[in-house]
Amino acid sequence: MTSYDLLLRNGRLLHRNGTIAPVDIAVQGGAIAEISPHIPALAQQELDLQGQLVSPPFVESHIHLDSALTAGQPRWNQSGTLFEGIEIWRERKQNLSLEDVKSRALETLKQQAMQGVLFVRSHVDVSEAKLVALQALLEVREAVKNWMTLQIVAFPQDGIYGGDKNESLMEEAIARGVDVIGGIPHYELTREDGVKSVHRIFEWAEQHDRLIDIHCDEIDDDHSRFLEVMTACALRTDLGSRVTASHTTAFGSYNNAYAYKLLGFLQRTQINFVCNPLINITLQGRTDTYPKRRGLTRVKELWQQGMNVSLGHDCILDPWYSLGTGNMLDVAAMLVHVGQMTGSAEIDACYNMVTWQGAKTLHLEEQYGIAVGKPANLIVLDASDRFDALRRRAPVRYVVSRGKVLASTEVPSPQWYGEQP
Ligand code: 17E
Ligand code: FE2
Repeated sequence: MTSYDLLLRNGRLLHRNGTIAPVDIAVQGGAIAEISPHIPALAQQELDLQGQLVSPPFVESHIHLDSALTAGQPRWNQSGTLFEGIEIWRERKQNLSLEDVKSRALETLKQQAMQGVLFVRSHVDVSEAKLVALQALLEVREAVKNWMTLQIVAFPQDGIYGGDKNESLMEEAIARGVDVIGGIPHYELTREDGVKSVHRIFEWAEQHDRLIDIHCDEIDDDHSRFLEVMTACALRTDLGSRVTASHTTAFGSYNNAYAYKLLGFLQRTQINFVCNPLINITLQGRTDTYPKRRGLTRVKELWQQGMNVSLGHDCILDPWYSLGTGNMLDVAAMLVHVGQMTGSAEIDACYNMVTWQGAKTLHLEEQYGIAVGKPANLIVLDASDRFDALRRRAPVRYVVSRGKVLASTEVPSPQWYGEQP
């Protein structure tokens, strides 16, 4: 009889369209060897999943690992704004060491993995003269590669043209092997510099064959219109699906006539959007009195138009957000509320934004998903379906990475001692 490395019995396999099928899954040599309702084989390790839900892993489309776990250092963000966060981080980043960044990033990645995240795109600030954070994250990417896929974005927090050396620091970061080129056009000193920065990023991406992920229009200013510049560059270069617009919160403040036109242009591209609902519901609207706006991009409309939207935590305990756990179901649940995505198909869509749609943003292509021949990366949720997983922030019972059980969590079992209701 065939003997496998690992056999998962009695799972219920979740498909992208929401259908669920009873399965056994066999793993051999780090890859999925067989999926069928019953596999009559032996294995070195067998797990009885007792009908729990088997899903592809969560994808964290947007986080800043270099600043994670620094909340309060050197001080708390009192105004709660993006801009005070940038000031605090500017102070903190003067005394980064390799060890400091690496230990915080590794701890964060471990927390994420234990909650079912096996693919992470992290921005790293490269507007710091010694590029300590960049070096640390490049080393971390290598150190975790047997259990976590980490993509690194060169992110010029202080603007590509905001300081004399910043442009050459970006070039140095590209030479050292970042996966993705970032930017922050709304924080460049002038609108012209912002436009120029977007063009520069597209040139670099073409020249060095990298993906693009730009912090774009992360402000409540309805005149912040760099998404249209990204759209034009995507149309003219044909890089569309390799491009991500992160945050785009100003899109939530544009007048409807302009937003309608822009949505039409966007549909001709295949740009990916990343929304960070936990962070932008707290950072945005800070200069409003009442009514106070929600600071999110138009997720529902983008999704309705068939654009690819995925989600990020953005921050875990840092100068911009003093909370956060790494749990992607928290992120999806916040979007359900703030984006008013409360219809049943909308709630299911929010689950897909932290799984399959994240994989699309990160260009994971063939390596993502549960099918014979693919790397055996999957999670087992104590949930009946997507809706149930999201509603209860279901615990991740098992995390399987590259064919090995990487982590497990006991499901809480509360006891009732009161009268029978
Ligand atoms: N930097 C930035 O420009 N925007 C953010 N949301 C964070 C850092 C977290
Ligand atoms: Fe960000």
